[in-house]
Amino acid sequence: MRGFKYAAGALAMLAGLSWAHADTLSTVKGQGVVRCGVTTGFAGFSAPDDKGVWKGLDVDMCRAVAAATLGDASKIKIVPLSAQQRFTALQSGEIDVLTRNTTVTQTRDTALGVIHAGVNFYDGQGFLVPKSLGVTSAKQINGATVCMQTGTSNENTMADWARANEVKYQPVVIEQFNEVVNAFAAGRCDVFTTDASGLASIRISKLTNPDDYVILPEIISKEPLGPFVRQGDDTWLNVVKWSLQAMIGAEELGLTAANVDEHLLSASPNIRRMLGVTPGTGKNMGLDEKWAYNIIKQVGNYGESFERNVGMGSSLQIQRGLNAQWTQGGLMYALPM
Ligand SMILES: N[C@@H](CCC(=O)N[C@@H](CS)C(=O)NCC(=O)O)C(=O)O
Repeated sequence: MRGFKYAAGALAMLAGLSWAHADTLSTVKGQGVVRCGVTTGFAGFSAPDDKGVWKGLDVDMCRAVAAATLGDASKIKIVPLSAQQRFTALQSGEIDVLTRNTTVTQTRDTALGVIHAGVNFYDGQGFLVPKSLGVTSAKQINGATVCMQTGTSNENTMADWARANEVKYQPVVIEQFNEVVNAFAAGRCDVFTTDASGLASIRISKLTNPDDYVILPEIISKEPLGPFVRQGDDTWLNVVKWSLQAMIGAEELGLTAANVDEHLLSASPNIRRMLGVTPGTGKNMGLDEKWAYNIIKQVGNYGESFERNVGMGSSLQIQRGLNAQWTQGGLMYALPM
């Protein structure tokens, strides 16, 4: 399965597909919209609200890129993708950026013709079980059937962990997200394994009685999730990378959607550079000098996006944890601008 996926990626590159879009920034400016690959609907990260408007931490990443490149965070085209479809969509040029809870791995960054542009959520793989199963630790799931989605890093991580811990399990691997969730809800598997954020989202937004389910304490891997672009397009890589850095840096500097206008008068050299009052950062990337200002004004800083989409202000209620600023014991450390 793994070999097939990578062979398919190599084939797409051989066909010249990944080189056909070497200047994505010009493409985006020409089409007037940023096309973002997201999930098919995974609350907190990328899912339509009751009015059909796509919301989430990953949608905000997409909106930030649109604000930076086009001056308008609403100029996005959402392309829902299963885990299996996502890299082909990026390689072939169907999307401009993949903003879809995708784990950064060495293989993905090298062999697939794609490359990550940062980390917007530090996660780890975990387990969701019905309370009726009566287990309190992952070590007790010996003999269980385990649901997971095709084309995710979760398949291999599960296999590695089970081997190392001498746990036997029966995998139930399904491509479509809704189908795998339905299989779990219907009891066709005992355990659901994916990123812990995914489990929190499934529990709250997909299961009829969330209180009947529990996330086990073990986190069995590192899942640094972030946006990806095609290899060989450094200008665009920089745009996406620094759009994320601007959100993280804005939080560090205390800039919010509500107060950013006041800060245009700031004497701080860092703030003046970030907001384009001192010109340079925009020109360096082929963008308007207000690129970061537009992100902060229209999307907000990283902490604002985190809180409203997945944090304590959301139904998911995920703690900042590793995603706190480095000054607060987390890993969010904005690169100097
Ligand atoms: N981070 C892992 C897993 C990401 C993933 O695709 N998770 C599933 C299960 S929560 C998902 O988001 N599915 C949503 C969909 O296919 O629409 C990876 O990059 O492989």
